[in-house]
Amino acid sequence: MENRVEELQREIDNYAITCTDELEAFRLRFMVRKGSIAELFGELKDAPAESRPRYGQLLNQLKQSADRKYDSARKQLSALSTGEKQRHNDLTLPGRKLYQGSEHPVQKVLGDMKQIFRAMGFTIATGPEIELDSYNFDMLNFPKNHPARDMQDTFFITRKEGEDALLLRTHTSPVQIRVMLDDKPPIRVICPGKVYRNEAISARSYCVFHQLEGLYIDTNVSFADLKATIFSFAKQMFGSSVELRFRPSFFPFTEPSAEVDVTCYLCGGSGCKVCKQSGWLEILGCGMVHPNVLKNCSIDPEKYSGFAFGMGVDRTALLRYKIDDIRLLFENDVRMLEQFMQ
Ligand code: 2NL
Repeated sequence: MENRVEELQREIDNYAITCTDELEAFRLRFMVRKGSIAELFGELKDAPAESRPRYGQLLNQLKQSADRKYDSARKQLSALSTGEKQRHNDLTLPGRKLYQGSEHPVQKVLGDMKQIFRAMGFTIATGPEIELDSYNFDMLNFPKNHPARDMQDTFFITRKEGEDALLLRTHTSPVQIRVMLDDKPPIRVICPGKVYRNEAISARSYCVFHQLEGLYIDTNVSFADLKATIFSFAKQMFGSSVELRFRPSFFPFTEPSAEVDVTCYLCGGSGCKVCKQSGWLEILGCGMVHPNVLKNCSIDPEKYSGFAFGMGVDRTALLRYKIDDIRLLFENDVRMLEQFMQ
């Protein structure tokens, strides 16, 4: 009897209870009416009368030690959030799905644009979205009374008489101003980023959108360099079969200035709803950097010349992915964004 009690005691002490299944197995082994301890209690009546009290005491101690072990293990298991614990042990449960994000359509288009210019030797510069009035307008040769400076077109943050106002940049050109102030020519940068305009919101225009501008300054830079750069970019971006046309235009910061169209890459130039039957899509504005802009940045216009260009990114994303409302790009609705997984 004593040996079997000792044996059971050892078994109880060494019994590992690490989950609810093991806890239940312990209970069935030691604590139920047909368990090992109850079995020994049943044998008490056959023991010699003088040993019975001692055996009874030993068996009671054994039973108490099993009860204590059971209670403490049960408490521990329920304290360790039982759900978690079971999940670790039930290998048949389905795994937890990891949410996989996707690249925003605007960032996909911007990524392609950046890659094309990177391969041509342009580096990428970024700058603040809250800008000085002087960097956003004055340095770029905007006259004091230019309509773009109006409250109706620009989001001003602070505007006090006699002070340089703070505003939300209306184009990424101030980043290029910062580059010209900081670096000496040769300069070859692109500046991608968000810009802000105080406009009526509609399916076609929104108060925030994305722009990519480029700037190239060196000795002997000509309009031919500008054309070659834009040609190469457009054919890589929109397809090698597109044709280009340069139309004369005007910007305060370039002279001469041009707007560039490509043959509609949706209909091939034959005319469709998107190109309004014209066969052409406008892709960017460009020109030779105005000598006043170079002077404002302490670059000698007698020694250096350069070209610059600027293009909208969102419209290309809308065309490429056949999205019919620009606002969808800014709502962050996952049902829309999930469609751009790959
Ligand atoms: C457009 C036209 C353009 C530029 C941006 C630029 C910047 C500096 C100096 C001169 Cl610092 N020019 N940028 C030049 C021509 C056109 O953007 O239609 N953008 C959407």
